[in-house]
Amino acid sequence: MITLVMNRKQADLNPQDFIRLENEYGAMNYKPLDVVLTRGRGIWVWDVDGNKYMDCLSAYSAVNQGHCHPKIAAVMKEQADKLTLTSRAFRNDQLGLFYKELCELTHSHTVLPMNSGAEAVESAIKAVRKWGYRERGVPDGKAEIIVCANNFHGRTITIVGFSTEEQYRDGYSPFTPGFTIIPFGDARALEQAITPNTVAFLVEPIQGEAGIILPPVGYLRDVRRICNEHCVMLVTDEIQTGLGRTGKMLAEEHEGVEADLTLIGKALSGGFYPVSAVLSNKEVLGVFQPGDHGSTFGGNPMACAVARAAMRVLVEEGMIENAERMGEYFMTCLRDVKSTHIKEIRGKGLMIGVELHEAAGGARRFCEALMARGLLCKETHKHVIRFAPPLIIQKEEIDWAMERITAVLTAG
Ligand code: IF1
Repeated sequence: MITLVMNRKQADLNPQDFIRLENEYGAMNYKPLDVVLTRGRGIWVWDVDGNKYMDCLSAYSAVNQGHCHPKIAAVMKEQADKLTLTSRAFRNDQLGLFYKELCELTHSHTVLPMNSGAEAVESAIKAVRKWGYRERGVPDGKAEIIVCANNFHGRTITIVGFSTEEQYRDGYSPFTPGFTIIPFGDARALEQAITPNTVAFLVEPIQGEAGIILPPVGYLRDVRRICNEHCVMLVTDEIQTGLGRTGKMLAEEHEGVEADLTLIGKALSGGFYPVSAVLSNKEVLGVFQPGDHGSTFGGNPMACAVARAAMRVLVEEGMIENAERMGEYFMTCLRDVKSTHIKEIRGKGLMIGVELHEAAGGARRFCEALMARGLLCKETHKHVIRFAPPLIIQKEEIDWAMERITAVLTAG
C-alpha cells in the first residue's frame, strides 16, 4: 500500500493516505486529531479536502499573529535570498537590531538568543547556576532551583526531571539533581523552600499545560518580594504566556513585576521559525564568557529578521490590546453557556480554559465534535478544553465560534 501511495503525486493523495504515511514512517509521540492541514491564513486553516477550520490552538500560542502573516512571510522570503545562517563565529546585520528592538519591547537589558523554548529554559538554568557559584558563593555543585508542581517547561531530560507529570518522566531517568518542587500559587511555600543554596525560582505566570491555571492575584508580586529578600533569581517562563497571549506583552506585566530572567519563544517568530530568547541583564548573562555556551542556529540572521517582523506586526497591528478586549468578550460569552458539563471558565486575555466535570467523560470528544463543526482546539489534562485563537480574532469570529461551542456543549 505504501508503495502505491509513494508513487502517486501529492495532489492525488487523500487524508487517509497522509495519515497512513505518518503511521508507517513516523514516531508515534503524538495522537493528533485526524485533520490533514495544507494551508493557513489568519485565524483560518484548510485541510487537503478544502474544508475550512478556525484554529483555536494557534500551535500552542506560536501563531499569535495569525497563520502566514504576509508581512512576516515577505521578510522571511527576502532574507532567504540574502543570508540565513553564518554561525556566531561571525557577526551579521540582524542580530544587534533584534537585541535592541526586543529589549525595548520587554524592558530588558541583555538577550541570549536560542531556538526552542526548552533551549531557553536550559540556558536559564545554566545562567542562574553559574551566577550562584560565581556571584553568590554557593558551593560548587550545590545550586538549588525551585519549581512548581504541574509545571511544563519543555521535554529535555533535565526539564522532565523536575516535571510532576509521570508520563513526561517515565523511562528517562536518571535525572538532573538540584530541583525542589513546591505547590503553584503558594508564596509561603516558596519562602519555606528557600535554602542558602537556592539560586532561582522558575515559574510560569499562568500554567498552560496544567490546564490554564491562574495563581491568586498578587502571587507574582509576592514571589518577586521574596526573591528580592533572599537574593534568589526570579525566572518567568513566558514561552506560552508571553508576546500578547494574556493581553499584555508579558503576563508578568499584569502585576507590574519584572523578573530577573524572562523566557520567550513560540510567537517570537509568528510561527515561521524556531526562535527563543532569555531576557535578562548583564549581571546575570554576564556570567557567560566566550565559549561558555552556544548554539549553531542561535541568533542567526534568518531567525532575527523573522522575529523583528513578528514583533513589529504584533505591536503595530494592536494585537496585544485586541487580545485583552477579545479575551474578555470570549470569556463572557463562554460564561453564558448553559451546560451541565462546564465546571469552570478561566483564563487571561486569549489564553482560556473550559474545565469540564469528570462526568462529561473527558474533553477530547468535545474537541472532536468541534472539529466536525469547523473549529480546531485541544484538550489539556483530560478535562480542560483550551481556547487560544490567534490574537487577531474579531468579535464576529468569536460569535461564529460560540455558535459551535454552545451547540457542542449543550448537545449532551
Ligand atoms: C509538546 C505542552 C503547551 C511551554 C512552556 C516551555 C516550552 C513550552 C510554558 C518548551 C512548550 C509546547 C510543547 C509541545 C506542546 C506544547 C505545550 F502541551 F506541551 F505543554 F503549549 F502547553 N515552556 N509547549 O508551553 O518550548 O521546546 O516546545 O519550543 O512538547 O508537546 P519548546
